[in-house]
Amino acid sequence: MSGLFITLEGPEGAGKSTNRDYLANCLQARGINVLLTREPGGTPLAERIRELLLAPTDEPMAADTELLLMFAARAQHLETVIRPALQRGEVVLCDRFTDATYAYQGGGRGLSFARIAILEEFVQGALRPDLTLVFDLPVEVGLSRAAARGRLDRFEQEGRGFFEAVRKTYLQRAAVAPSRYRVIDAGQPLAEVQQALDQLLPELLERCLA
Ligand code: Z5A
Repeated sequence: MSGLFITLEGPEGAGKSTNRDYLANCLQARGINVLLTREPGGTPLAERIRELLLAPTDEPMAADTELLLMFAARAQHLETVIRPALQRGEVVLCDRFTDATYAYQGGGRGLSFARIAILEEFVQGALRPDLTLVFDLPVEVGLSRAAARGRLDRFEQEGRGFFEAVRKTYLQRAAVAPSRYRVIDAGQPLAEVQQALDQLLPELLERCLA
């Protein structure tokens, strides 16, 4: 595959979507073809699975059901959107991917990382992101940003301990594979977060144009 696969990760309210759009504008202004997408979702069918995953329900969703739905949506997204874009040589900027599964279903729900790894291999084969930007911030800051938006989805209704475990898992994953991850302090004002992204741009451009 000749494209570049970049994922944006981080806990609740970290600014992934805002900064994904900022990065896309920076790259497009330099003539690079960028595809913006997100998980769970990114295709009509996967967006329907997203609705199932995010809607609060009276019947509690089993952790395994949640895990399998995440990978079902991902299989559809990979097959119909991500792999074709990479084959066309595009830069794919994806708001969350499998690191979120390790963080939320692994760290947050307590499912074993080994089981997640089996599904990762089954659904993705050898495909992994080329680069993952982790937008890190204190849990209370992210939760207050999310609360300011109003109605909370099924994940946002979780307690603080859940989100602390999510954050810890992201940071642990970034620490063991520093060549793939860049951790960005997302608790700063937006202008400063975007200055940090500007500093990453030369490396990104080099990789996009390689
Ligand atoms: N999930 C999962 O469990 N397993 C998986 O495998 C996957 C996902 C793929 C949906 O994801 C849920 O799915 C997610 C994890 C789970 N649930 N949670 N929690 P999502 O990405 O769609 O949902 P999200 O994390 O809730 O997105 P978000 O809260 O919209 O966060 P964001 O995209 O990182 O932030 P934003 O929309 O760019 O910014 C949020 C607000 O903060 C907005 O008003 C901005 O203007 C503001 N903002 C952003 N940056 C700043 C700074 N630096 N300062 C001040 N204000 C800022």
